[in-house]
Amino acid sequence: MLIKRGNDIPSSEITPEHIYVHRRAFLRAAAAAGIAVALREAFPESLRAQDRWPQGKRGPYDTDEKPNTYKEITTYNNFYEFGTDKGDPAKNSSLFKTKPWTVRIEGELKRPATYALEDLLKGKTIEDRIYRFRCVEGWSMVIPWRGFQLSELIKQVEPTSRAKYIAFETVYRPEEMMGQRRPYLTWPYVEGLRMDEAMHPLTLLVTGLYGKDLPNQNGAPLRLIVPWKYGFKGIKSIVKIRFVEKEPPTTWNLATPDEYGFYSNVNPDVDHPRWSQKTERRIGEFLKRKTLMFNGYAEQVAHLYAGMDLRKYF
Ligand SMILES: Nc1nc2c(c(=O)[nH]1)N[C@H]1C(S)=C(S)[C@@H](COP(=O)(O)O)O[C@H]1N2
Ligand SMILES: [Mo]
Repeated sequence: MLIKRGNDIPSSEITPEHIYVHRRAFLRAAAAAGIAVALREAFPESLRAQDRWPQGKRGPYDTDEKPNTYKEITTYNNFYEFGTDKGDPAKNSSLFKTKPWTVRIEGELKRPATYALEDLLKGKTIEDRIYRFRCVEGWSMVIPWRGFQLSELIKQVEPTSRAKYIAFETVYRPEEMMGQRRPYLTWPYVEGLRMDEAMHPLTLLVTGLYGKDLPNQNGAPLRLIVPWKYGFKGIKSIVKIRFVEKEPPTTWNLATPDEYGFYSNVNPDVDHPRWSQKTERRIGEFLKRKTLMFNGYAEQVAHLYAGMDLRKYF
């Protein structure tokens, strides 16, 4: 190694004291600016929204449990249209176009129509609600959704007395959704609810999370959330809503009927054929929690199933 001795240093390399001080201040300022840029990149607006999120229960439908982080909610997803790994939807959905967006409402109702999403949202009471979310695979999260009660839309479009169920359909766009080019499931993804479940005040059509528009991987621009049911009932990127007389087909039931029923109510006493449903792992936690009947919403929804054999109607 070459060691420069004091008298070897050319004068051009010796920094006069006053310039040195200025340079130090400049470097400090540059470093501060650099950190600000780096922070903005590492913590985009959406993450700062999480920091501003007021803690605790605010409305009557909120859980007081601590929400999962924005990052957890948006990087650990199930959205098979974009691949089957939990990280795939965040990676593969960036080119998915959600503007413009229309929703067709048809079947047993007075005025079937196709709505631009903006028109569908007009006049709706948009709320933020912190719900527990339980995936059928045995993990759970707490998610601050933004949306409106599905009941508001149903009342507006006036279904006929023959409408006993409501069916939902995800967009079919294999050119943008690489998963739809593979037979993971039958496409498009479809789901359904009984009319009283759809009318329940807990049932939401969701447009956002953490107070911001839904990211593509979470089902932009419009998805369903039924907090007392397993996560797969929460169909994403909805383009069609149909009022029907008979129980509609549902994607996971079509795929594996003995594993996934129509109702899919969270129930620790009814095991999945391949695993127990008694416990769940909250994403971000190590120890498992006990799964609660109807995902903790029994007081609000148990009456919907009074007299039903929940082993048969799982
Ligand atoms: N269209 C569509 N909707 C879907 C799915 C899907 O693969 N495609 N996965 C479901 C499953 S299994 C779960 S657990 C939730 C996941 O929602 P999240 O990624 O916002 O947590 O979306 C549900 N909705
Ligand atoms: Mo799921």
